[in-house]
This record gives sequence, C-alpha cells and structure tokens, in this order.
Amino acid sequence: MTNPLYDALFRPHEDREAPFLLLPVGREMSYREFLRGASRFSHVLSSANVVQGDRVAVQVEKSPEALMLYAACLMTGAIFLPLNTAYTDTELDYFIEDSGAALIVLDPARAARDGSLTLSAAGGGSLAEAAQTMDDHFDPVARAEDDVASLVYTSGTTGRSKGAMLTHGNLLSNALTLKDLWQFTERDTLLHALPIFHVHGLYVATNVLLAAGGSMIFLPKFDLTDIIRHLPRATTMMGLPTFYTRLLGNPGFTRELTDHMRLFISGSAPLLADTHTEFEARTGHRILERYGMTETGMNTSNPFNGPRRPGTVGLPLPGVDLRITEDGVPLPKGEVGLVEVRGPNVFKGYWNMPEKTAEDMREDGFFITGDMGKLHEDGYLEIVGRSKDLIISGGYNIYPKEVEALLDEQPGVLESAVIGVPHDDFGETPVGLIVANQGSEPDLGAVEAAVRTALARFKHPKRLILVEELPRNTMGKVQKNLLRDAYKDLFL
Ligand code: MCA
Ligand code: AMP
Repeated sequence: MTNPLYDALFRPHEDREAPFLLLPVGREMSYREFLRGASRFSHVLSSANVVQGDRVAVQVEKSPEALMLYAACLMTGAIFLPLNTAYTDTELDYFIEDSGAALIVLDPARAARDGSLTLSAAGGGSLAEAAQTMDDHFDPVARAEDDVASLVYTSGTTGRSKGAMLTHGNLLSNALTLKDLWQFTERDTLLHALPIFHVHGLYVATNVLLAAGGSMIFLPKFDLTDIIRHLPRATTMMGLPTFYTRLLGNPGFTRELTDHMRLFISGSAPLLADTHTEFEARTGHRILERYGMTETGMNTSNPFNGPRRPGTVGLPLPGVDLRITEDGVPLPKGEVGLVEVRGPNVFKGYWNMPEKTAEDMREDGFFITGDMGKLHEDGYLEIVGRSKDLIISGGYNIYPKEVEALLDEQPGVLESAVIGVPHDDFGETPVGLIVANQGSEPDLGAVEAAVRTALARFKHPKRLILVEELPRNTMGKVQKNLLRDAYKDLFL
C-alpha cells in the first residue's frame, strides 16, 4: 500500500530508536515510541468509524500526542484539520459545521461537543485513555498524491474563513524540496517553539525535520528564557520575525550562545532589513528568509549557499514558477504587481467553495497570492505589500472585514474600519476606528466585551478609537492608507 506522506515522513523511522522529540522536562521520545503511540491513536480513530476522507478537527495544546494525532490521521487516511487554540467557541462552531468534521478532538478545558474526544497538554484525556488498550501496530491505508491530507482554514477578505485543501503531493513536495535546500540531515536538532496548528510549525518545521530524520527540541510555546536555555543543544531554528526581535532584545542572546548553530530561518511575516542586519552584527549569522502561505506552502527562499539578501524573500523554490502580473499580464523585472505562483506545492482548492477557488486560480494553473512584489534582475523576490486587506500580527492573520462586521453590529455603531498599524513586538497590530450613530455614544467597554466573546484574542483591536468620520475616495471606498498613516505611531 502506498501512502505518500506516511511513506516519506514516518515509515523510514518505524523501528528507529533515535530520538525524535526532546522535551523540556528532560524526557526524550524516540521515533519508535512516537510511531507506536500514533498507531494506537489510529486504532482509536478507526473504532470511532473514521474512514478515508473524513475530517478530524483538532483544537488541542501542543504536545507529542498532538503530533501523534497528525500521524494517525495520515495513517487512517483521514483529513487532519488543525485549529488555533485561541479560537472561541463561536469560531469553532463555524469550522466544525463548514468542514462537516466526523470527529472532534478538544482540550479537556473546552466545552465538550457531540461525540468529541479530549486530549490534554500532558497527553491525557479520553483519546489517550482509549488508546491505552489498543494495538501498537497499524497498517496505513492507501492514499494517492492527489488525496487531501489536511484542511487548513485561512480567513478570507469577505470575512468568511476558507478551508485550504492540501494534498499529500503538496505537502510532500514542499518537505522534500526544503529539506534539500536548507540541507537538513538526521544530525539536525531543530529548536521548535512554533504552534503546530499552522503551516509554519507543522508542514514546514515538523515535516522538513521528519523528512531528514533529525530531532526536535519541542517547546510548548515561544518563551525567551526557554529558548536561551535550549539553544546550546540545537543546530537550527525556525521562527517568525517576532522571535528574532525578542531574542535581540535580550542581552543573554550572544554570539557565544549561537556560535555552534547551523541555520536560523524566518518567515510568516516580513523580516525588517534592520533586524537582519542587527542579528548578523550580534551573532555572525545571516537569517535565511523564506516566503509562503497556507494555500501554497513555501514558494521562495533565500539560498543556503549564496547571498541571503535582507528585505527579499529569495528565489522561487525548485519546481515553483513565479510571476508578477497586472490585470493577469506578466510584468517585466523591477515592476511591482501581484505575485502569482504555480507548482506541486499549490493547493487543490478551497473546501466546498469552487467559485472562490476559480477566482484565485488562473486557467494556466497560477494561483494569485494577493501579495504585491517585484523581481530583482537576478530573480530575487521582494514583497512590497499586499493587495488583500490583511493584518499579520505576530504571524497570525487577521482579516479586518471579520472584525469590522462584528463592530458594526454593536449598539450605537454606525460603521467601523480596522487597520493594521506598526507594532514593535508583533510587527503589526489591529486598531479599530468607530463612527457613532448620529446622536449616540457607543459604550466602548461593551464593544470590547462583545469582541472578547466572539473572536480569538489575537484578532482583538489593541485600541478602539471613536472618530467623526472615515476618509473616503470619490468611489466611496474607505481610504485605509490615510488611516494607517494617521495612526502609524500608536505602538512604536
Ligand atoms: C498572542 N497574543 C497575540 C499574539 N499572540 N496578540 C496578537 N498577535 C499575536 N500573534 C496575545 C496573547 O493572547 C496575550 O493576550 C497577549 O497577546 C500577549 O501575549 P504574549 O505572551 O506576548 O504572546 P505569546 O504567547 O508570547 O505569543 C506571541 C507569539 C505567538 C510567540 C508571536 O503569537 C506565536 O507563536 N506566533 C506564531 C504564529 C505562527 O506560527 N504563524 C504561522 C502562520 P493577553 O494579554 O490578553 O493575555 S503563517 C504560515 O503558516 C505561513 C504559511 C508562513 O509563511 O509561515
Ligand atoms: P497565511 O495565511 O498564514 O498562509 O499567511 C500567508 C501570508 O503571510 C502571505 O500571503 C504573506 O502576506 C505573508 N508572509 C509569509 N512569509 C512572508 C515573508 N517572508 N515576508 C513577507 N510576508 C510574508
């Protein structure tokens, strides 16, 4: 039986005693132990009648067992649907309903749902209990490259989240390409402090490491003290710009601490050229910046050998075609336009949204990323902005439309605009500008309370400001660029 991702990422390690996960408590988990646990989980899924193509929605804390659940979904042919732990119950309702999940696995602290199982940060809960008596061998079911392995939700400009269907082939091509490009081997130890419910932490960091057969220092979250404590054991680290600016803000982060490191990689949000320069001055290492998105996995990367150019995201990955366009027409080098990509990494489409998929996909297979960029003469891509109205705060995407829709519903609010303003820690952060209904004064405390109930914490505007009116152009469109400029210094 073939199962492309399992065969490439897990099967070669089935009987290896080599450490896979190095856990902060001093415990190590070998590949063999990990895969036996994953087999037991697969039996639990099967006995819950999960079959190929079923969606398994998972909102749990980061733990070895959470990763086992990912492996178990691959083994049973289920579609793994990871969810940000910050999502509220209201947000969760949407993902469960939209995906038609056959099974839901939740942290025990969350409200139970019909037929849901639980998995705690410590690896306990009803899933783990059921697994105890299961066999530790499971024959992975057959899957093809074009079969969907994972559904990852990403917000949309209309405010409705879309499930990106990522196939075995998509994830596999990216894992193998990046392993080679970044020269990962089984001698590598990756410092892993990213969440595992997004592409970065799961399908870039974890999959690359698995493809190489190395080990990961698996930290529950980014904690500066922990990072500094564990760096001496690591050879590589992946993070977003916030990780690197936080590290630079700590005097304990020194050249001596990083001398032995092989590679630091950054992505998920723009790395300021200043951060790149400061990092090199402090450590001697040149951060390798790459660029991607949920729908495509990684598209470009600065080279491992060769110039890593600050302010650029490098060259298209082998096998990836990239062009810059305006109105669908390719532009020459040096001109700014939409970034479009095509390749084995590009997703299969949005779950149950063929019309949305068609909107974003050209007939010749190019996907319109919504990012604006230009190609340098030597082929390096520079991202210069976004055509999509999107805020990236600490690597998490916030679609203003979703927040505006909620603000607009609140008593006394006529209309609102949510903008991203520069933030020294999160890169960007949302600010909500509210126009009151004539003659009324909205209670901003009550508005904040409504936001808290409905939306994940990272989407909350860091400030709500009452304004007289919103600037509009002659077409009546809110001029967010003027607002961004007016409030650009709020958090610097
Ligand atoms: C936490 N908070 C945030 C964020 N994270 N607010 C805005 N933006 C955030 N990203 C909230 C907390 O709930 C807390 O709220 C308050 O802000 C301060 O929390 P703090 O302790 O500073 O946060 P933290 O726990 O240290 O987390 C910050 C973080 C984390 C380390 C930057 O957000 C993170 O790990 N981000 C990584 C996201 C990621 O993996 N993105 C990849 C997706 P309160 O004060 O109320 O308690 S992008 C992707 O996958 C594409 C394909 C790609 O290219 O990689
Ligand atoms: P996501 O929805 O999490 O897939 O976010 C993808 C978006 O993150 C991309 O479309 C870009 O706007 C942004 N992004 C990711 N990596 C980079 C980078 N290195 N530089 C600038 N933007 C980036």
